[in-house]
Amino acid sequence: MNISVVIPLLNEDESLRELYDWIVSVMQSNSFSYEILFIDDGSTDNSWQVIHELSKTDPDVKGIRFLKNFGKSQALHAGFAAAKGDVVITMDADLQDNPEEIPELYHMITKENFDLISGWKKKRYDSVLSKNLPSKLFNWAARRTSSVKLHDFNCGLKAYSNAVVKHIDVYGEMHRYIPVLAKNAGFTKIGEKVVQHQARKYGKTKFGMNRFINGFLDLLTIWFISRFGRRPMHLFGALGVIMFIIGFGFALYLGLDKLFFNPSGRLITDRPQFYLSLSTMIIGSQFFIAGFLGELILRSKRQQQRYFIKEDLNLS
Ligand SMILES: Nc1nc2c(ncn2[C@@H]2O[C@H](COP(=O)(O)OP(=O)(O)OP(=O)(O)O)[C@@H](O)[C@H]2O)c(=O)[nH]1
Ligand SMILES: [Mg+2]
Repeated sequence: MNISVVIPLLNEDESLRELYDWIVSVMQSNSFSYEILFIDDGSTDNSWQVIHELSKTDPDVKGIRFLKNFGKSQALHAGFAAAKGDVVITMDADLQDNPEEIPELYHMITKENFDLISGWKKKRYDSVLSKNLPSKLFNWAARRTSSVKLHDFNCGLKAYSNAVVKHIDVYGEMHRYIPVLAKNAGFTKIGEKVVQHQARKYGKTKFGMNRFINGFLDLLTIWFISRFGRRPMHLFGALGVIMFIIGFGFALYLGLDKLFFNPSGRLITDRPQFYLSLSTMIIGSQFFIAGFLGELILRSKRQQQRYFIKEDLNLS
């Protein structure tokens, strides 16, 4: 199979049929073999009924329905696990991403041997204040902290070679940083393609301003994981040692001063250095313990169920 199109969605019933027709016409005119995987993430509208009807007439339409809303990253995770195509393409369900981009993306992965191509909505049809500006800031921060130089991390339209999606672990809200995850996993040939972007036609936006706050926190997590994920003791141990030495230095100074230089002076507990010494030594030991716990957790197998599937179509 050439292509798996993975489409995570939440309450997009008005768009699905049109999107399906559009994708099919692109696939047929390029004679690709393909599958379209819809992941319905607990929609409360008719999305699943639409997917169900499409799957009855077309065995290339596959569907996964979550028991409740688990988030876009989990939906992508499920889609990636099921995808069989040599090239996996993700796109939004709201008709904002253009299926006409698929052939070019496919060729960039197969012919030019890219591991991952990320779409770049160079010309956006969103409001400047609520989207464009925060998104510019966000992308700038993402470029600075990760070493992946993309203009548009958030674009839903991306193409991957199959090996990439089987090797990365998308969770939390990490769907914004899949290129960073891929790079950390060793897939370094990451490219970018300017893609068409349309204004939203039906329905309404699912992410508010909090996407930028959550996104920033996730960015910190990714930065931490990519540097110290496999060796937490190197970070926490170093911090612990530094803090402990500072604290111990103050304690030593107080002790020597009291014993030899100023025995009749103020009580040790009356001096500010005492509290500095106490707190830095305690915090230093805490860092140490955090480092040990991190190492312990790393060694125990991380196996977590992250989403629960209610039903699927044409998959098994
Ligand atoms: N699986 C899943 N998909 C979601 C969720 N929230 C949004 N989506 C899908 O993710 C895609 C992008 O969401 P949008 O709300 O369109 O975000 P956006 O394109 O940045 O915002 P607009 O420009 O207002 O459309 C759409 O296909 C949504 O259906 C979710 O919680 N789970
Ligand atoms: Mg959208």
